[in-house]
Amino acid sequence: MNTALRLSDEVAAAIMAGSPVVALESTLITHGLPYPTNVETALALEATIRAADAVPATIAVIKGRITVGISQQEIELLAGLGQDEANNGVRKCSRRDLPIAVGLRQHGATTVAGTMIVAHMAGLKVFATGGIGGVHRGHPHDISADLIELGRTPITVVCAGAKSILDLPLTLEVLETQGVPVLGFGTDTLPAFFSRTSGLPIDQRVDTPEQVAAIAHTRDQLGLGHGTLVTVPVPEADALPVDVAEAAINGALRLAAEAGVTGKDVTPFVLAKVLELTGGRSQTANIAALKHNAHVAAQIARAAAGMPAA
Ligand code: PSU
Ligand code: MN
Repeated sequence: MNTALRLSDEVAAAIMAGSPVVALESTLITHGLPYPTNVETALALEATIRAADAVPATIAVIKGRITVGISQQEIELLAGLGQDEANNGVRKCSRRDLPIAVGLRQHGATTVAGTMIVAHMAGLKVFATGGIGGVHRGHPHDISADLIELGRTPITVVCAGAKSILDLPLTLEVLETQGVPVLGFGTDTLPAFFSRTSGLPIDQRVDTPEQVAAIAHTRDQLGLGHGTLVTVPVPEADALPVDVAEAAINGALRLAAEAGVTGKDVTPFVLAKVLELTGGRSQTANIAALKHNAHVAAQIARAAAGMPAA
């Protein structure tokens, strides 16, 4: 057992009882949304999962302790610290960052990849997020570690697709190579985060949480070891018009190129610029997608635990 792993009492009790638990990431808190919207959103996601009769488990590294089910105080702590790693900020933790944050007793916010790893260590199965990382537009070798993690860790990740700051066709190619089934929850095409469709095909449409649970259960019975991606379109009322989203994304990508941003800083930089360039409109879509995904993930966790929808 991983001695660095700390579970909240609530999460530990739920795991022992076989109750539905939904993992949540923390990079969206520290690097995805501005303060104080980040704190409000993190707490709203937990409330959404509780309202669907499941237990939320927000995952982060607190002073080197990998924690499954951080407290409200810990959410506020991370949200207030900022991203400047050189000045006590929070480290964005993908797979390669986890041993650094833990070994050096740092605070860390887990990405989709980092959260999948920890959720799997804790025995969790379902994880809700907003958008996953992917292949960056114009940089086909900048492939998010999220895609590779989906190929090697058996967690069901519920998302709104990927933002079209990414190259979506190449992102699908990498997922195919990694052996990751891409399911469309109530849709025949890949959602593009701000908008309900990218027009690209998915591997299978599903319409119920039980179908997702059956596919994930079979994956585990066969010992295939890969993750499952469930893509859910953003609620219609909060979707961003495609032209508004595309204009902001193109502007943000140009600014990133001009500023010479590289590596793990690219995604947070581009997300912040998209927010600015849409005058905050992207945030409404972002939060609506996050809450809806949390609700869907709770239903999937209930189905996986053999319980009816709440
Ligand atoms: N996409 C979003 N919002 C986010 C992220 C991605 O729309 O907050 C975060 C997630 O934590 C994701 C990470 O795992 O960015 C991907 O970073 P990178 O592209 O550096 O792998
Ligand atoms: Mn990258």
